[in-house]
Amino acid sequence: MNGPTDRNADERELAEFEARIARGEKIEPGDWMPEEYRQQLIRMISQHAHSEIVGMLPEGAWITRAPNLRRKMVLLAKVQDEAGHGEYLYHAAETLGPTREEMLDDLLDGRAKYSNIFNYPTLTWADIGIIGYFVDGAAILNQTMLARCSSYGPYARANVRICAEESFHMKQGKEMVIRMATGTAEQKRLVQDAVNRWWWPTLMMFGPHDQHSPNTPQLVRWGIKTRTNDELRQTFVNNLVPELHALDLEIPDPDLHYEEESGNWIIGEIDWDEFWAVIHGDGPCNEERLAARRRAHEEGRWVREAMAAYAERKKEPERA
Ligand code: FAQ
Repeated sequence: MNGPTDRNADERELAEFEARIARGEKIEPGDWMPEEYRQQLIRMISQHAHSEIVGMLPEGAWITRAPNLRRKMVLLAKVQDEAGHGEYLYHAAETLGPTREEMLDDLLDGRAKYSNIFNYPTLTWADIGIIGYFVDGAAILNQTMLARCSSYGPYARANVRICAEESFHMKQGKEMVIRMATGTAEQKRLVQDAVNRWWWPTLMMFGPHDQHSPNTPQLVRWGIKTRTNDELRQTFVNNLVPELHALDLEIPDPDLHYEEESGNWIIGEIDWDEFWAVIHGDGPCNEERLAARRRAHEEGRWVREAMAAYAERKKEPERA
């Protein structure tokens, strides 16, 4: 049981920890941190890592079907970058205690969450453009905040590199959408259909409304995130709506309107029942995505075992 002296020491450490965050200092591995801070970071960084790894699947399915060599090379590079992002993020999470194996078990056993957006199917080539434009665009907005401001050093630094790469992902997607929207009637039809299917799930990526977001207050208090889910979603909508209008693409929201006083584009209500169902495992592709990750994990087992055996061998003294 903690006595009054222990409690005073804990309070002093917490006050010093919060003062460091207020001064804009980064918290580094090994520094004192409250247990809730550590748990919040493990939750958020591991979910982010899983999202990158599962996020390779919807686009990966189109590598063999890219319409030309340039597009195939770009898509290959993008999907490979996403694997790299998963790597940096699992490393960042490992600095807080959990092992890679434990985090992957949580994902493969269905205990961990990953972004809602990767549970939707990629039905046409236009979806690949829209993923780059919308999904990477949403991810960049969120992760630029994390790169600039997140109080945990390894996570902030991982996001610096991730954002640099994702800005290339976003630009290639936007270029594809512009070309298709200004191309043949069939291309325009395909890209409009992709906008219709991806608009709402992309807006859900920012998470529930602030009043239904249990984690935001603690994350904001400790400088892990500095803008709320609704604030980021609004910025995203304000940026995107004029661009889609300029391309003569329709937005599938009859309630969308411009509000003079705030300067915001106001959206209609998001289907939160769909959001909660998808993040709790009941979306269109959840089963397929986890089955693909489990298969990849099994198929990679011999590589992991061979690497572990090689590392053991290297520890043995040189044979004469
Ligand atoms: N999907 O209290 P909040 C990418 C959960 S990377 C699934 O508001 P928080 C790159 C949330 O976990 C995309 N679950 O949570 C790429 C919580 O449940 P829990 C991923 C969601 O943490 C592009 C519950 O709802 N990015 O796209 C989602 O304050 C293209 C209550 O929510 C990151 O992970 C969701 N969308 O805010 C790859 C960035 N939203 O854990 C391939 C870092 C909420 O208590 C191709 N993460 N939930 O059981 C964050 O910024 C935050 O964690 C949020 C959620 C904003 C995702």
